[in-house]
Amino acid sequence: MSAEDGQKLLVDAKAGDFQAFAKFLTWLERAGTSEALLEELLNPVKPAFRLGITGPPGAGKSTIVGHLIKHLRAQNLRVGVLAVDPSSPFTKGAILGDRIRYSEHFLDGGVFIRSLGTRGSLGGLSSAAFLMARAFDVCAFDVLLIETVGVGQTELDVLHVADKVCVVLVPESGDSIQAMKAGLMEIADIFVVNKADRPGADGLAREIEAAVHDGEAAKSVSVLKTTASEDKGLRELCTLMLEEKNAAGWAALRNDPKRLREEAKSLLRREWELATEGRLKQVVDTSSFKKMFTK
Ligand SMILES: Nc1nc2c(ncn2[C@@H]2O[C@H](COP(=O)(O)OP(=O)(O)O)[C@@H](O)[C@H]2O)c(=O)[nH]1
Ligand SMILES: [Mg+2]
Repeated sequence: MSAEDGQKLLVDAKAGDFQAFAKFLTWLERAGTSEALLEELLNPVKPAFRLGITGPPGAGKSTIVGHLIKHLRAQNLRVGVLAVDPSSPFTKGAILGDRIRYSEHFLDGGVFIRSLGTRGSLGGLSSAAFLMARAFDVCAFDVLLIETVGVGQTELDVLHVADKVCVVLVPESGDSIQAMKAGLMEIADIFVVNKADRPGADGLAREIEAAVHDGEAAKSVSVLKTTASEDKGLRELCTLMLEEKNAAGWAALRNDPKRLREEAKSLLRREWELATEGRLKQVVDTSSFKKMFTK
């Protein structure tokens, strides 16, 4: 598909055609962009507010996203979701689970959900993630929820794509907030202690609050308890998120040099990946290369 075809898809997507939007995202993911398209993607008139939702597997992120969609739709906001699928085969079941849980929203014209591959087995956002997120900016979405798996030292990429980050933790994970403090404090704007129906939630929330107080972070961090499976606390989370959305400043922070550098890096990596992909196929096909593996 050519850049002109991509441009045509975007025109239809902007007119509200979700099928064209889905194809456009696939095109962004698999093919290239053009200078003109980049120019358009990089200069949205009214960008969608991006909330990154991250945390360990099983913490309840998808359940939270499902309810957030509902609360946002109740306010007539157009919602996009980018769910990052780790490439590990062990998580395929969980991905299917996510699809089912999200699925009640599939027929709603105000919600668009898309899974996204990761960069590799270590996780981390694929190089197309920034571009795909930007596609939501120019297609009249109000909010983009970005679900990514894993809190750890390697999985902090979401910080650079999202405008605000919500970190979901659960009492039983046994993760000491202390151990993860440095990375978490840096990325979290909102801490959600989910599974508040289980023992230990109050303690964990207190521990986080203490850590937030101790931190030298200039930003304010909220701590919220939720029971996502019963839709408890999620209206509050939604309200908190909309307060962040309505506050000034986040759109300008997209031009923060650190974020722009990450985005530029991602674009360059993508160009490199696309350019080397064809070459790689040739190399792998050579008989000497095959011999190395069949010895
Ligand atoms: N007890 C309890 N279970 C929950 C809660 N929220 C989610 N779950 C369950 O935890 C499991 C994992 O949830 P999921 O949303 O897929 O987590 P994710 O991997 O972080 O996206 C599912 O079986 C949910 O039903 C909660 O607040 N309390
Ligand atoms: Mg999930």
